[in-house]
Amino acid sequence: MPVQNSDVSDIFNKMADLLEIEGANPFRVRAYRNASRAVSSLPRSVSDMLESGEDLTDLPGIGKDLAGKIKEIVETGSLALFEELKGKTPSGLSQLMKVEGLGPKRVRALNRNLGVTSLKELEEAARTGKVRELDGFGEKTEQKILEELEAYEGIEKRIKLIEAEQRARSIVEYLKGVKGVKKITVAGSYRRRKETVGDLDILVTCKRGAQVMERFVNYEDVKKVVSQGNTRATIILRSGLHVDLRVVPQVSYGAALHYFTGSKAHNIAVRKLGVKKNLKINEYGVFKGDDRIAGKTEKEVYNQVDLPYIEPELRENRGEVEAAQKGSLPRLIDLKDLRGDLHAHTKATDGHATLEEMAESAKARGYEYLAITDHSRKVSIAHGLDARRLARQIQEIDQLNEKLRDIVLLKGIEVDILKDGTLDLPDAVLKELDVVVCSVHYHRRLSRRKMTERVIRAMDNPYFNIFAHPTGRLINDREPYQIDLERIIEAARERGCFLEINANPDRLDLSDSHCRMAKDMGLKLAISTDAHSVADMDFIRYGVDQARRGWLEPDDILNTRSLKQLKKMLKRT
Ligand code: DGT
Ligand code: CA
Ligand code: CA
Ligand code: ZN
Repeated sequence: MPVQNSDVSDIFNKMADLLEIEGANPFRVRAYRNASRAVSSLPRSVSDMLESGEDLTDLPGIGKDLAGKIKEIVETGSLALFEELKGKTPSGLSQLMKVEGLGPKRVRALNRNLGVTSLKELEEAARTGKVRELDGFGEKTEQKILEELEAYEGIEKRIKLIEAEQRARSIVEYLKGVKGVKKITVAGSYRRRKETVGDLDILVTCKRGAQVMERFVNYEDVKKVVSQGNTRATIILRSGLHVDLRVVPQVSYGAALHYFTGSKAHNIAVRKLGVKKNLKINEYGVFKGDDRIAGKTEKEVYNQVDLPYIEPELRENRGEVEAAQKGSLPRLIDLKDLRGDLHAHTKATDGHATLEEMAESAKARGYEYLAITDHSRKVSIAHGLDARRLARQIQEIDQLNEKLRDIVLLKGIEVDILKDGTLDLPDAVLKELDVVVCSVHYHRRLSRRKMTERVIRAMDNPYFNIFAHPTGRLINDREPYQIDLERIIEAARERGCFLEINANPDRLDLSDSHCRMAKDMGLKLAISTDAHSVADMDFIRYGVDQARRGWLEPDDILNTRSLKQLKKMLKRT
């Protein structure tokens, strides 16, 4: 399906919202709103108009600039400027916009005057009576906001990938009970391994479609059945999560999987290649005239437009189609490329397992090494290590390593980066370690410039190896602190330091686009779990997923190295 007018007007409208939140020139904001309205009320589709060579600047309110933007949206499915602006706006602010009664003006006021950046902070501000004090709000509005927030809870919220997995697993298990079901696949953003998922898109091949549907809508966790047909249905779970189900015939499986895996922008790009070859590509197959010439597998679909198979994690229309055409797709990092984990805690601080238990678990995973990196003294709630206790742990690890077979524990620390950029433990003890992981846990509210300089100053310490969870965000719970990652990446590369992809599914810090930025700038990254228990070491696969979304290859990852190579790379002096 080509880009619809509603897609274009939607992007323009959101663009206006973001500009307004940012406090941009009102004329500019209004231009986007007008354009949005103009496009949505057109009797014909802008895609068609462009295709037949019409000049969009003939339309009221559409100048050269906006016409160019419409063209970009039609051709690529998105607008680079919009994506950039979205990236710059704290994600919480766009969420605030979804609360009934909060427009961009009010969101801006809340943000400017009360520092509100998330729903949680809005609730807090409303509860404590701060919202009513603002110009143009008042007590009534404050009450209304609290009511809306209550109603809003659970709806329209993107869930973390790990939660999506748990919910998907039970539904898939449940659907397997239907006779004749062949394949069940969860497609959509879930299959692309996005860090958060809006809804689940489940694809089933089965002869008896109606039976699958019947079972689906009777799932025990259903709050509401939104729609039910013979080949498609949508339900809402009690948690508020939407689940779409499609039943497709075997011959269409690959085409349907491709379609419902998305992303939409990727699909549009692939479909456009089809158009050039006079092929129609949709969820039922690839068609030449009325003949289906492909569709059983995804590979067939790609091959019809002269592309090799493209991994789901890359399908965001961020250059993957062009790379596929040039034969320069990355060979994505895989779980089995990893030879160890470089961030883990034990009972010595806030972990739950002993050194020995952690070592055994690492060995069972086929790792060559595991770095033990407990907290430093500053993190007193976790009973962080001071120099004396760390020295003792170093000794214990040395002794344990003598006994251990096929696994080596690396002596490390997760040392706090203090407010002034010094490290929380003296060089004399850091010098004794194999790996020094550094992180920010306190004084998170510094300005962007101060925070960036603080971390760079820390990297000047010759024992600094890996910058852990570089933005400090918690997905859906805590905004990242302000930091200029481009400068950090550059500084790390110059000094022989590394950044971490923290694989904890609540963090996934770095983001996919920052992973890619690091790669493009030539910096290698560690994928680490930050495990606080033996079980947490399983988180590694979320880190791998994130790395794959960032186009990373084995060579881009520090812990694909052998122990010997790794040690060499960790020696800065
Ligand atoms: P989400 O659910 O927001 O995390 O993201 P997705 O990518 O799972 O999006 P969703 O659930 O709306 O749709 C699933 C896939 O179906 C999407 O990735 C691509 C495909 N799709 C949905 N609507 C359209 C459309 O209008 N055009 C095209 N080409 N594909 C679509
Ligand atoms: Ca989805
Ligand atoms: Ca969906
Ligand atoms: Zn940690």
